Amino acid sequence: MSAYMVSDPGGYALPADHRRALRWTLYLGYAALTAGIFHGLANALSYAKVDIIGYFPALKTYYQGLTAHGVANAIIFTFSFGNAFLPLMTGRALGRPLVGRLLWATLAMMVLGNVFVTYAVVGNRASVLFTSYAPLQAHWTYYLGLVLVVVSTWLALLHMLILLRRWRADHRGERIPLLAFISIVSWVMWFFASLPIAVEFLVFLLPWSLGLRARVDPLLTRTLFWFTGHAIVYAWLLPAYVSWYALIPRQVGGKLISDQYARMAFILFLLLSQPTGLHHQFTDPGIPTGMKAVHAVLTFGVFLPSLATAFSVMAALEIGGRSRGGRGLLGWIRALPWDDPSVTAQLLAMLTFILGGATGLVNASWTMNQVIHNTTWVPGHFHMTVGSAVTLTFIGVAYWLIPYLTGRGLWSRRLALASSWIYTIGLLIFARGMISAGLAGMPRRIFRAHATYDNPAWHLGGILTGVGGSLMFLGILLFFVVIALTIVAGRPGEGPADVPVSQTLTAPARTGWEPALDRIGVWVVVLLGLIAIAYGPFFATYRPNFVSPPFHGF
Ligand code: HAS
Ligand code: CU
Repeated sequence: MSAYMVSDPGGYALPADHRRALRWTLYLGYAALTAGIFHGLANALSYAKVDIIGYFPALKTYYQGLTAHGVANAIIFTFSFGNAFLPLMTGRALGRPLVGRLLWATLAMMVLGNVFVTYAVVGNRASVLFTSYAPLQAHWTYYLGLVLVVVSTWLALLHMLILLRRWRADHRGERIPLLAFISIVSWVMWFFASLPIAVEFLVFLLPWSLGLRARVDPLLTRTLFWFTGHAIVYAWLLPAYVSWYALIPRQVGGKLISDQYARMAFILFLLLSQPTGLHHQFTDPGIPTGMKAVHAVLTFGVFLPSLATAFSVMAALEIGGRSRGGRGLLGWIRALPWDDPSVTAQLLAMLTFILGGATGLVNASWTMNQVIHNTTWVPGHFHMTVGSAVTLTFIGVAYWLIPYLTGRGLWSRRLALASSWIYTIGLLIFARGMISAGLAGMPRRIFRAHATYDNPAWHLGGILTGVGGSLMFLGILLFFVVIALTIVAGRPGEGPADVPVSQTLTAPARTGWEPALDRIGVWVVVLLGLIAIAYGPFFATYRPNFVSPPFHGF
């Protein structure tokens, strides 16, 4: 079987200063993950009618806690990881030294953003939930802080583009190594996706929170939010896919079946992540039905690159399992290295994501969306996507990346394995609870422990949510213990020497149509065309009604 190295620049030296910057960017993310799960626990238990919120010293309301949970776990954790992981993967794949100043600038921008956001949320000045819906108004520091977090992602992209330009200067006519290509495309997608929310915050919400604007238009700001807000979920997912496509095959002893197929999946994400945002607004009045239908169809389109990923990753795993002696139709699954915590966390991420994807298709189906919208079904769905595919993958990557960056061996493989299993079992129980109670109409975003209304049909689902959420909490706490002890007490000199970069079965073609896949600029033009079709009519015809004064949820 011929094999082609996705990238092998022949050893990759990472200076101590760069390691430090990358480490702290990641620590910020993993600290946000751990901080955020405390209110996750309170929220899950509230669905089981157990109120522990009184035990949280700084917490004044349920919505303050829910905002903290969403912002810390879905935004700070995910973007910190991407900001460290993607530039490192790009540098490694291109065999180029990273730019120390940009690493530190990215981190500084994240830290600054965090200081503002933490000030706003911990001080109960921003109980607007992670969707930042107007007319709920936050303190200006909340919007400014999130803008700075977004700017940090732009810096990380700039970093990768500089590395690419330098590499291209002495590799004229060569194909971009796959690992670099998919890392860069991930953040190019996010760059364009982040522009509408930048407009929403800088033009509307920030001036409004500073008193420079009296009123806002809730529908306009919601639409700008979801213009970014659907694509943001792929900004969380794609770094995980980078690991599944380009690292996991190597970690299980397999190979990626097709280079061009992987590139096509990422290009489809670049093109289709954005023109689909209205599937979060099927029930919003004031948006033409025809536009919603266009977005519904395109949402089925953006489902495809994930299906393609399932096929591709499964094939790579099968090659790995068979090369490790697995036989028969399914015997290769058992032969996978389940004793490797990094692999196991990511295999569990993939398995739960099958359910996350299936529930996404229900959400996207307009008529079914009427049944589940604003019920606990939706958090059931997104904990099986961002809460599993993404979180467990970033956990699995930590199990080799933190040892790689610190040079210290993983503190306890057994505890690391236990963490992922406990988390996954908890997640499945939790999601079963949320999904079933959601089908019976249990609303999301309610403090059920104190709600004055109830329905016996929510009883079992509520209890399962509380039990599963508690196990998830325990799983992440164990992860935190493993990583913290790896950093301070892992055996020096036992970290891996290199990033586990995979091979593909065939080399990328140098002639024919395939090299056109690497022309990211051309794909961006196609993206802008699709956006014009999907959002043009709305923004061209919508007349804003600046009617709403601020409301404060605190
Ligand atoms: Fe979603 C709502 C539709 C994916 C996150 N979604 C949300 C919200 C969040 C979220 C946070 O159409 C709530 C936002 C809010 O607060 O209101 N979603 C979809 C669709 C997909 C999808 C069609 N969502 C995601 C991902 C997320 C995420 C990914 C985070 C990372 N979602 C919706 C819709 C709504 C929504 C509506 C609005 C609902 C409403 O009414 O409010 C698709 O992209 C999913 C595609 C996934 C697949 C699965 C592929 C499986 C793979 C694993 C393979 C397994 C292997 C295992 C290889 C097709 C790749 C082998 C292992 C062995 C051991 C053998
Ligand atoms: Cu969406």
